[in-house]
Amino acid sequence: MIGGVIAPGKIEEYLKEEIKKHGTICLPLIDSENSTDAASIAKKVEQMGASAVLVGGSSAIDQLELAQVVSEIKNFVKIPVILFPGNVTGVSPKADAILFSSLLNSENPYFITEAQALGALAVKKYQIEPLPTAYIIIGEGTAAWFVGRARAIPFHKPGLAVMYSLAAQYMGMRFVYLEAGSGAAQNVPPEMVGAVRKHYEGTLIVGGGIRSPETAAAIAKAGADAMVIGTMIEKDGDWQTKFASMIKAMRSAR
Ligand code: 1GP
Repeated sequence: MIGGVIAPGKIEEYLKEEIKKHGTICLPLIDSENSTDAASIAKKVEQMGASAVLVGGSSAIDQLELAQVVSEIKNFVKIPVILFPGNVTGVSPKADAILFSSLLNSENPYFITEAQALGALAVKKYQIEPLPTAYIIIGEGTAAWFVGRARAIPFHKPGLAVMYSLAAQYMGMRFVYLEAGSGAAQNVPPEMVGAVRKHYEGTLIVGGGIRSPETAAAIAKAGADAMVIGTMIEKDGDWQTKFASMIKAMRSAR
């Protein structure tokens, strides 16, 4: 604590440095329940330039499996492992940090403050760095939207995303995550990212349905600091060439 203000921790400082260095960084998401070989995927994305690995998902409930996946990844990679919890079950020891998120546009207070209260002491006990994050769901029909009981912001209403993001900033949240949902048919539109960027001064994360280098470039150009790529790297087959071009595209866009 510095003069009553909670200072960013070392993972947050590291992410800021990465953003300074690369413009837009990639945070691949490994779903602890869907990935057959999490550690080797983590190693591959690290080699290709990912700045950190997110582990979690909106419907992940198996805590033993999550703990095992986190520790396997930790043994394999040097980049930080950041938890991306969908519930209190997403808090796990051995991770470096956690997107300590409030689902701001949920209709259920459980996802705005209650799960956070239930999980906070575990975060402290495990000494995981909390990254204060406003999680904002855009568009309907995904697991995150359904499980989180989100009153989703329509894709064509960037002004609503701006309102929530600015409110997040005024509430002291240093990260905003605009989420279209895993496997979303439509990604967060670059126009919405650009509108939020004009007002929100913290770290802007965008994810959900990003599957091509062109989309990654457009979202980066619009002002995203970080991009989450999940579904693409869970699939078997040759995702690596495409993933490498996505990182290249996001880095050269800004
Ligand atoms: C989901 O934003 C992430 O929470 C990643 O989405 O799986 O569609 O890449 P995808």
